[in-house]
Amino acid sequence: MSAQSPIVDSPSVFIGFNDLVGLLHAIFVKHGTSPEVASILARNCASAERDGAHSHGIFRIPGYLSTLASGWVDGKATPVVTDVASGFVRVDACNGFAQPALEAARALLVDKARSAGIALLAIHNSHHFAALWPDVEPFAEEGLVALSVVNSMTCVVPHGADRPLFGTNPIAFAAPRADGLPIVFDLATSAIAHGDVQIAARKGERLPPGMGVDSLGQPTQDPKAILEGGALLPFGGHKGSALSMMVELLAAALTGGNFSFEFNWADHPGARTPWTGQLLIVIDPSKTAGQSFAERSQELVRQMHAVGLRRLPGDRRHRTRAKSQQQGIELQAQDLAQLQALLED
Ligand code: NDP
Ligand code: PYC
Repeated sequence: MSAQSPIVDSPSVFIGFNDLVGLLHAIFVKHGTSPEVASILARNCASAERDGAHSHGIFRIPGYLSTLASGWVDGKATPVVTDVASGFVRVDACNGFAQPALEAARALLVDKARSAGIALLAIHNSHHFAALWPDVEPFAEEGLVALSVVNSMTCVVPHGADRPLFGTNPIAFAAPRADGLPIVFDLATSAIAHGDVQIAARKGERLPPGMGVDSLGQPTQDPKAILEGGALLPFGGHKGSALSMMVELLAAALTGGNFSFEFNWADHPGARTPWTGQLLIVIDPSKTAGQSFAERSQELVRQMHAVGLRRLPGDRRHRTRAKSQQQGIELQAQDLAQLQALLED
């Protein structure tokens, strides 16, 4: 399975969530992670595929494996958690993946959020190659509000500049609501995620206008021109650019991680995972005065529906999840065969 190979149509096959997790777990272990890290990454990646978050589902496996093979990331790292202050937890991911670092600090973070009302988790020396919503949604499922930011690799031109500096720097937010799944959004601060540009290039599709520039800084709708020496633009001009700058500050400067422009993977051919940092803020809304937060957020949803809103952020993903739970996760037969081949010697 290669990240560069063109996407060809092949028949659909359906696989259960646990079967996909099991397959991905075996692949990660075979390619150099510990079983503990494999469990976390396999669940994360299978969840993305299940929810139709294709830019961060099984499409990412070749990138994970080439990175592990390059020696750029430590797939067996054991994160080191430090209890810094009443509302502050720090984790050194020890050049491992960010998700095991979050898992290692999770219980302490939740304890602090519940006692102080708010707590912050600063992860550094970490690699995040996934969608960000899986990091926040579980907090909302247990009644907490969570916000996370992570920076990535230089490929976005700040608004008004002429060369790339920022990463694609997503922001994810999750909040509980009384009568439904949590309210969740997760968005790159670039006009399009780098993963979606790669997918468009593999499919031979053009992008909408305003997503990126070519190697000469000229606007282009050709994903290959963006990937081969070009760059992305922030979403919403100066506004997305300011948010991207904020992500660099919170995810890198505040955590002790690298800015998106500070690491150099040139000596690790095949490395794809950004070596940066991640910040999470978790709030316990039970401290809210008056009506419960979940009832207030439900009221907001009711009012949004009343003015004609049919789709909330997260709705598409949750609908796809429900469909996957009913019929199995839909994969292309060719993609499943390529995953299975990764287990062969
Ligand atoms: P999208 O633009 O597809 O979606 C962004 C958010 O908007 C989602 O919550 C989505 O909900 C919602 N949304 C989309 N369309 C609508 C609509 N018409 N009405 C209401 N809500 C809508 O995501 P991005 O391309 O910006 O990001 C894709 C993924 O890439 C994210 O998961 C992000 O975390 C990941 N990423 C990871 C990076 C990393 O360094 N690890 C870097 C950059 C991106 P829904 O999910 O239901 O469609
Ligand atoms: O899709 O922009 C992206 C991305 C960067 C790192 C992981 N995903």
